[in-house]
Formats: sequence, structure tokens, C-alpha cells
Amino acid sequence: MTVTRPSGFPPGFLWGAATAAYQIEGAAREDGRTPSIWDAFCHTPGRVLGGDTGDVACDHYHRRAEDVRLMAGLGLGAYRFSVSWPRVQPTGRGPANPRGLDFYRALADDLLAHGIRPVVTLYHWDLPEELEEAGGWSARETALRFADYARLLGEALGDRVELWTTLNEPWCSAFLGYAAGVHAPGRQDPAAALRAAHHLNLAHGLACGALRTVLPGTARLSVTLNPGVVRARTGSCADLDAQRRIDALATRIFTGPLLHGAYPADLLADTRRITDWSFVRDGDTDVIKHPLDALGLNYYTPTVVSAATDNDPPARGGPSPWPGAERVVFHHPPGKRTEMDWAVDPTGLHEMLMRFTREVPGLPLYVTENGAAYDDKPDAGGQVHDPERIAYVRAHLRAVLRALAEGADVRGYFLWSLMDNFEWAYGYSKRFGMVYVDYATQARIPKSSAQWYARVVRTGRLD
Ligand code: PNW
Repeated sequence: MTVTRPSGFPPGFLWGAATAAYQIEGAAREDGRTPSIWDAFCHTPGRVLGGDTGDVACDHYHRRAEDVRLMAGLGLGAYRFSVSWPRVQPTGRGPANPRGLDFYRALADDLLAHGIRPVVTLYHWDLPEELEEAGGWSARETALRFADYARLLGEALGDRVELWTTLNEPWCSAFLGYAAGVHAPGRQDPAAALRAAHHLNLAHGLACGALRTVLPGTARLSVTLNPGVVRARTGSCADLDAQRRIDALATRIFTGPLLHGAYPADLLADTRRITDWSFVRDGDTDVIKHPLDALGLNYYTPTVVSAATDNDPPARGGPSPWPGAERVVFHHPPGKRTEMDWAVDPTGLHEMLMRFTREVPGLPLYVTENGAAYDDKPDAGGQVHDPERIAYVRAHLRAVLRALAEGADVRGYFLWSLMDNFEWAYGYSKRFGMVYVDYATQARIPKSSAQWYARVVRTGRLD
């Protein structure tokens, strides 16, 4: 078999970097912002490593202009950021907080002034705490509130933003947040997690409807998923069944209704012990299957699974994020790892892109996150060298090129992340940035990967 490897990316390919509001903004109590579920989670002892919080984070709320100049210096064509819901609609309901909206208008204006396209994610996990107190994503009401919030954002930023993403990684929101409890709101209720997944899907569909009514015809709507690239450890029937179960819970629980208008029958059967799915009402799946203009895909590492045997000890480490698939064992594939202990395997990115090329032909794809955490430190001269990150990103960009050569319609790539930031339950202990952040001084130091990435962006070539 001949493998075509074009050395360049198509003209117009969007080169970007990504962040999320709670991970970088800080200013947690300023200008009318109220707590989100992540503020509450971080301020509960024992939840986040080192007791870290996003109270200050990268202080981006106050350093917006400097950070946009940094992006301009790297030559970025696009910047993917998220809006903090409790900053722009403090109670999660009712009128907007104008000072919150002003921040995002100013950010979009700064980006546009530097020729950087703003790509907005409406929800990157920071639900207003008031809505969590009313049931959070396990309550249907939250999906309705999300549609109102989307409309409000559409009205405020519609003249500045073309590419919109409703949700980031709803799998994490539903299953890390409501089943495993390792993310906010820290609940451990498998039935609530499955309800949350449905209400996130519904929220996406309702938000798309709301955005379509207020946005100009040029607006493009998308959602960002983190489809698991799930591999069976062996070809045995039992291992293939474990793979099928995890694929259903990781990916098809979202892509089923979002892209095809129905929940997969095997998922409903696998979870029947936990819920009867009566929270899915007539018409919901039609709302969820709103026509999309693009699909955002996040990729870090593949997953290898096998069926538990009688010799396998019961899973350790708290409740499973996989309701209905508790007897599945997760394996560490051999080879290189990042600081997250995630295997470096770019073939998974290629596989993911080809899966969606086959599954939704014609739908433009964006890699909305890809990157790696390494133990970066400034050297004696104050420089930060991160050759492993360069190798990681280069290898994954090669996988994108390979997918492009095989017909995938990949329109852009967003490196996670622009800068080191608050890595959720790991606090500040994991650094994903191409820009180093010295949290004591808030100094930004572009790592060698940033210089390397700037060259890729400028030339559209990898070497
Ligand atoms: C994604 N998992 O999070 C998020 O979109 C980012 O906010 C985050 O910083 C980045 O990836 C790096 O972690 C994930 O446990 C968090 O499978 C956890 C998982 C996956 C993605």
C-alpha cells in the first residue's frame, strides 16, 4: 500500500490554540461574576490536588490585551476560548451582566484587530452554582436555561464570531462530574450521569436553535466531543464486547442523537439496570439532531480495554465513570507517556478523523484540542525547552496530514493549550501550555514549542 504524505496543509487551514475560561481567567469574584460548580468544587477540601483553585489562575481577565499580543506574535490564525456562564449571566437565568459581556466583546475585538479569528465555546464546564443547586445537568431545566444563555451570547457576539461551539466534551461533564465525581459537581450517581448526558445533548440542540434565530447567516455551529479511541486488548469476543460498551458510553451516547437522531440500542440495553431512560421525551432527539456546520474533536490518547475476568480484582479508585460497564479493565499501552500518564499514540488521532470522515461524510472537522503535559521548567537562562511537546505535536500533525491525504475534511487544528493553566482536578501541577506561566509573577515565557509552532503556522509545513 502506498501512503501519500503531502508535506503541507491546505490553504486556509486554521491554525489556532485553545483555552477555557475557568482554567485561565481568574477574577473569580469580579465585575458581578458568581461562583460556578468549579469554584464550589475547588473550595471543597480534598477535591483538587494541592487545594488549588481557579480564583486567580493565569489572571487572563486582567491580562487579556497582553495575551492577545502574545498570540499575534505567534502568528495564530484563530483562538478558541470559552465564555464563563456565571460571568455573563450570574444566576444562570434572566438578564445578562453587561460587564461580563464587555470582557468577551473586548477580547473578540482585540483578536480581530490582530487578524485572529475568535472561536467561541459556550460551555467548558463552569455551570453557575445556582443551577447546580436546582439539579444541575441531571435536571432538564438546565438545558432550557442553556438555550437562553446561548441566545444572549449570540446577540452579544454574533457580529464578531463566526464559528460557535456549544459544549466542550460533554462526556467529561456528565461522567467525570456526575458518576465518578472527580470533576465538579463531584456527584457519584450513575443514573444522574446518564440523565446529565441526555440533558447536555438536549442543551446543545436547543442552543443551536436559539443561535440560528439570532445569528447572521454566516455563523457556523458546532459541538466539541472527545470521542474515545477505544481498542480491544485482544480479538476475543469478550474483549470486543468491552470495547463496544465503552465506545457506546464514551462516544455513541453523544454522536447517536447528535449526528443520527437516536440513542444506540446497545447503550440503552447496557444501562437498563441503572435507568429506564424515561427522561428522553418525544421529540427530544429531533431537537438534538440540529444540522451542524462543523464537528470539533479533541484527542489526547487512545484507550485499551479488556473484559474483566474472575482473576481481575474489582476496580479501585472510587466509582466508575462508565455506568453499566463496570466490569471492563483499562490498560496502559506500552511506550512513551506524558506527564498525565497518557500514552503518546498519534495513530489514534488519524483513526478518529477517519471514523468521522466515514460516519458523517461532508461535515467539516476541526481538531479543537490536542497537546501534552510535560514537566517544563525554566533553565538557568530563563528559557523553557520542551522538545517532547514539539515531538508530540509534530507526530499528531503528521497524523492529521495523513487523514487529509485520505480524504478527511480537516479544516483546522487548535493546540491545547496556549499557556499553562489550571488543569482541573490536577490543579496547577500539569503544564499543557506552549507558553510557560510563572504563577508567582504571572510572567509568560514562550517555550521552544511556541517558536516551533509559530514556524509551522507561518509556513504551513512541519519541517
Ligand atoms: C480536556 N479524561 O479535558 C479539556 O477539554 C481541557 O479543558 C483539559 O485541560 C484538557 O483536555 C487536558 O486534560 C479532559 O479523564 C480531562 O479522560 C479529562 C479527560 C479527558 C479530557
